[in-house]
Amino acid sequence: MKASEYRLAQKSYISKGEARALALGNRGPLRFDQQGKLHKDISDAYWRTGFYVFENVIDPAEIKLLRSEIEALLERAPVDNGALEDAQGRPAFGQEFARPIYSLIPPLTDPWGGTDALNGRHPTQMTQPESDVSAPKKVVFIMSGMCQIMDSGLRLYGHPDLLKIAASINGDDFVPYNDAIFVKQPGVGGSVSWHQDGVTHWNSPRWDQGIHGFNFQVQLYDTSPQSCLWVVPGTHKEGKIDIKQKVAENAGSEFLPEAVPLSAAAGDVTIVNRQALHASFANTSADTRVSLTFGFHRRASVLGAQGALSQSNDEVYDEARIDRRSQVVAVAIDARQQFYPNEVRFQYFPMIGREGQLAHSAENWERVIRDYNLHDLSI
Ligand SMILES: O=C(O)CCC(=O)C(=O)O
Repeated sequence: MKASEYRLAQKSYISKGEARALALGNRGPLRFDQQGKLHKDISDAYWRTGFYVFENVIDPAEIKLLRSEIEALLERAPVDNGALEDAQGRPAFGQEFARPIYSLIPPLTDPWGGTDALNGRHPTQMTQPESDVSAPKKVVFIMSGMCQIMDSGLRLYGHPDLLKIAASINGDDFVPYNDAIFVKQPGVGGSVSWHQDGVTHWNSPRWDQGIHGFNFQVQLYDTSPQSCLWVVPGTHKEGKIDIKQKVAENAGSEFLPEAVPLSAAAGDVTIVNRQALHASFANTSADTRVSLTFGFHRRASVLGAQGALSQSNDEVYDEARIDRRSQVVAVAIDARQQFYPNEVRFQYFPMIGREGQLAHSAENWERVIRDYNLHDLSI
């Protein structure tokens, strides 16, 4: 299918989806109560729908810094997965890190749908419209390791308002999960097929609507329904969904009738429950989306759990492992404090009293931040 045909096919789906999204009552400015927890109206709306759009959370000056580091990273991307050079023949960025920074795909494709990748959690494939003949053979789809590849990314990870949201939803002893920067460049960005993120706890006797945590997305550009993430409201409460059947019941179409776009502007921050059914379509629009995506869990969900997704099945997340990965949050908080000294620093309960040991320094960068994503806590 041509990109222009795909855009046309999406048209009425998008306008209906936008209307449904506006009626949900789950977007607006960030508000906390007197205890510093998310305002009840917001947490109620989050638990009712499975997601929330916080408007204007990140200051424009910070967005500018984040964008400029992202642009530099995109310029230094290898021409393909594993290639040593960027498009200008220079050494590609980030080859010294243990895990590859960049994941590239052919334009407008769906790399995971219908494959076994990531525990097979994307069972159906999205439409892959034809890209323009002038498009590059491969485009950046994801960049990994936000806290080690961009100073502004490390500082964002220590943002007090975001960490207060994490503490409100997952408890003061919340633990980090992983991060991924989703890049959807105009006319070439790929799709992410319908899926629920969580993979380990569906049959747990303790299963509930929050057991697989949630993901933030910090939006660096204004998004549109063509470029943004879509969510089916309320699905975080339904348990494991038979996605194949759902798509089949929709005549095989990926335009699921109840889904809504998570449209957001630059500086907005979205949260999506990791059990909510969500996807994003091939970006045939003229809009850029860069979503800095990072998640948090309840400690009880992670402690004693076995590795999944990016992590090996043999790994068991014990106290030491959780502490190791959580130190990244502490260093990020200090990196932020050093850069924004007038901001009120977030008090991360599991690290209270260890702030000195976990200051942002060259030594701690090597010890805690370098290759921190080898220790992600994926469930
Ligand atoms: O942002 C996207 O397009 C996909 C994000 C996603 O699927 C996820 O965070 O699990």
